[in-house]
Formats: sequence, C-alpha cells, structure tokens
Amino acid sequence: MKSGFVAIIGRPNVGKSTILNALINQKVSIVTNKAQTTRDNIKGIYEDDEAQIVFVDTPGIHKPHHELGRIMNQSALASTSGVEAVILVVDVAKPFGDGDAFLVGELKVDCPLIIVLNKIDLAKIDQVQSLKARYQELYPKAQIIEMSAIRLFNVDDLLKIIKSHLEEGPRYYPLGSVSDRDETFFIKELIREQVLMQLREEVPHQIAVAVEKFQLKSKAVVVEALIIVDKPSQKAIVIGKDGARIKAIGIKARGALEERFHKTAYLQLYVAIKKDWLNNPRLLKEYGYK
Ligand SMILES: Nc1nc2c(ncn2[C@@H]2O[C@H](COP(=O)(O)OP(=O)(O)OP(=O)(O)O)[C@@H](O)[C@H]2O)c(=O)[nH]1
Ligand SMILES: [Mg+2]
Repeated sequence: MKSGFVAIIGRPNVGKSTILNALINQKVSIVTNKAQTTRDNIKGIYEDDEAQIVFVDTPGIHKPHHELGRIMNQSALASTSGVEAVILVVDVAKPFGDGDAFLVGELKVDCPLIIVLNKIDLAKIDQVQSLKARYQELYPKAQIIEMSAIRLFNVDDLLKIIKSHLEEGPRYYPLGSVSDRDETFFIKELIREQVLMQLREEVPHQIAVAVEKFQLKSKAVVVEALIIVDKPSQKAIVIGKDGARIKAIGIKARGALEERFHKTAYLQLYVAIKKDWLNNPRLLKEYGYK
C-alpha cells in the first residue's frame, strides 16, 4: 500500500480543521468561527484500499503575542518537515494581506506543496483568479486546488492529488485508527470548543481546559473539568449572569460527550484563575502545550 504523512497548514480560521475532518470523514479536530481554535498538532488517519495517509492538522500561523502563540506557530511550522506533502490552506474570500505575507515569509517547504483555496462558496470568480495567480507566482511548482470544505466540494480531488505524491510504504497506524490522541484530549477539546462558541472575541484565546476526572462506565461517561482563565474578569464572563453562561456551556458540552461516547454524560465544570498562564512555561506544560 501507499502511505505517508501530510501536514495541513495555514493562517488561523481558514478551514484547516474542517478540511481534515472532511478528508477523514470523522470529527478529529474542533472547528469554530474563532481564530486560533486549534492549538496542537493533531493527527487524523485516513485509510482506504490504496493508501494510509496520516494528516497533521496544525494551529493557524499568526504573529504571536504570548508564549502559547509562539509554541503554536513553532509546532505548525515544524510539521512541514519530514512529511510527503504539505497542504497550505488559504481563505479565498479574503484578500492577500500582511498575515499571508508573514506566513509566506516563515514557510520553508522542501516537499510537494498543494495549495487549497478554501471557502470558494464565499468568493467571487475574479477574487479566486487573482489569488490563484498570486500563489502560483509565489510557488511556481505548487498544485493549486479550489475547495469548499464545508460543502465537501473537491475533497475527493484533493485526496487524489495527495495520493499521487505517496510511495509504497508501511501502515504507520493500526487499521481502524482515527487519531494519535487519547480520549482525555478529545474531551478537553470538545469542552473548549463549546467555551469558544459561547464566548465573544477577546476571551476565548485566554482559556484552557483541564480534565480532572474521566470515567467510562457501562452506561455513562463521567467527567470533571476545569476551565482555566487568566484573570478574575474573565472568570465572571465565563460564569455569566447568575451562572447562565457556564450552564449553557455545560449543556452543549454534555451533548457533545453523549454524541461521542453514545452514553449518558455527567459533566461538572469548574472555573479556575491561573494568572498569565499563557506566558508561564510550567502551566503551559501542565495544560498540554509543550
Ligand atoms: N463558508 C465556508 N466556511 C468554511 C469553510 N471551511 C471552513 N469554514 C468555516 O471557517 C471557520 C473556521 O474553520 P476551522 O476549520 O476551525 O479553521 P482553522 O483553519 O482550523 O482555524 P484555526 O484552528 O483557528 O487555525 C468555521 O466557522 C468553519 O465552519 C468553507 O469551505 N466555506
Ligand atoms: Mg483548526
């Protein structure tokens, strides 16, 4: 069989995680309309009769403002070495700007590069054409493909292109594997996804989730988790008036857990303040951000 590793990189919010989930037809990576949703490199494993492809979803590359941001950029950029191909995802509905130039400056690719112009459903034809021309000039050897991940448009074509770059190789993960991450990671991410979706712009980036307890019983899943914020004002926002927001987060997160485990979910959420955790190497490590 053919096999290999493929990194998915790009600026925040361009649809990298949506593309990964579409490629492997499973929800491995959380997706929200907020920038910097993905914080870790997450592997999603695709397999069919011809090939096993290990995709690496990565945090959006951005100008960092804290240690966590620097760690996120580093892991995204590091994912491009030692892989069979790199997919650079671009939001085709946005004009080429400073953030794109920053990424182009940081990016060094020494393997086949596939550029996905995503969100084609939101773009006008001339927008698509001019961005395509620009990227073709920047990366003359790259293959460029238009896509709408949300509508699953051109997902199969992207798979075909990727396979054309793979060679015969071993099955890196056992048959049936979906990801390299364990259940605790997915629980943390599902809760974080709900926190991000329930809150407005400035707060979410400052939040981490730590799973304190996880028990899988025959008919139930029991989870206790901490939502970590970096100042008292954020704790008040997360809790909301009379606890309304944390309650809403809890209800949605419980639903997500029930969907994932097909069992009744019992979820306790607590909010803890850890001052400036985004710049504290010890706390970053504790919350899983090396
Ligand atoms: N209209 C449209 N929206 C899309 C498409 N693909 C993704 N989105 C939306 O774009 C937003 C960001 O998607 P993500 O997959 O989280 O983006 P990302 O690149 O992984 O973002 P980060 O993890 O923050 O770097 C979500 O609201 C998605 O639903 C698409 O093809 N069309
Ligand atoms: Mg993402």
